[in-house]
Amino acid sequence: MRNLAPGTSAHRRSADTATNPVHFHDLHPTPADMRTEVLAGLALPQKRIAPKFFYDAEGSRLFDAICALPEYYPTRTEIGILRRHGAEMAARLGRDALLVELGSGSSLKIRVLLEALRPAVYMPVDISKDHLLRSANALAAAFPALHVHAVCADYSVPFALPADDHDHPRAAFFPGSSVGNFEPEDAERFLRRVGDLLGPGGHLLIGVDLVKDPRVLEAAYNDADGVTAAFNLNLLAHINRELDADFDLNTFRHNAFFSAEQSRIEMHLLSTQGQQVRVAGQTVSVRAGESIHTESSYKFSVDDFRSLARRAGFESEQVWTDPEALFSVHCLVYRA
Ligand code: AVJ
Repeated sequence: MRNLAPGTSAHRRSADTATNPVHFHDLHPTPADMRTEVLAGLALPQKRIAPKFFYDAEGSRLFDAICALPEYYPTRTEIGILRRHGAEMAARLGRDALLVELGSGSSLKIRVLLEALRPAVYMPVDISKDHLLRSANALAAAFPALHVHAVCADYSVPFALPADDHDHPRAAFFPGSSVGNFEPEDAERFLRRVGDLLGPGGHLLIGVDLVKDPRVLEAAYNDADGVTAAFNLNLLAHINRELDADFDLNTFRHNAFFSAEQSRIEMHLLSTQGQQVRVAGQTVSVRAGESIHTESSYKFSVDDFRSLARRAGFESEQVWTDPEALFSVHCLVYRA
């Protein structure tokens, strides 16, 4: 087998799963890494904090709330595409696969495909441990015949899949256009790593948000109820808790806009005042009006994404979009 970890340390069965136990592999995305990474980002001329740090328990909850917002078209549009074309997708991926989902969150989208796909093993990978366990347990209970191996890991850095005994065909599911969170060069590196996890012939089913009217894009990241603002600000609450920091959430404002030049939504937190913040024993100075860049969400044309995938060693087998061409789902195969 390719890229298999030699027996993960904390491999155990989680509680409360009498019928279909979830096998849990904790690769420990660590607070030490978080400290180094956050401090390095806050020392840059344009301060930044990586979007993976949104997803503490509250952040995962707020993200689910975003997905249900009327302005946030990606989730329901992608689910529509999966529903409409799931059978074709399944035919491409084949039965009895080892199906890895990167950033599985609540594992809701995969449910649309499971009946058609019938994988042998479902392996959700997520950074948010409790949320991952809850979702994996719920899924295992709903699909009693499915082998579920939950992996707590940060997929944005290299990791190995836990060992499995059988040589299943491999497939990965990466929905939601989370690939758009990477800078283009990082996206290419990331896709190549996914390819190497899958091996030649492995399939990647990936959701990619499309370029469109900036007003539609901007509304999706500036919802009327302020859920996205709360999601953005919660990043600071997460850092306060995890890194013993003292960000005052009342002195930062959510700011999201589309940059046509870079073809991306940018989310920032703007400081309304000059201030000094303590973070993990260090002092960080913030000027009035200065921003912390918290997320980029790149938007692609179908062809641009195909070229990116090709540079990463993937061939495009098929692409599906909704009638309004808001969102796309690509089926790619790794050629190495
Ligand atoms: C899950 C990363 C794709 O960029 O649209 C939603 C996250 N941020 N609203 C996105 C998000 C603000 C989302 N991704």
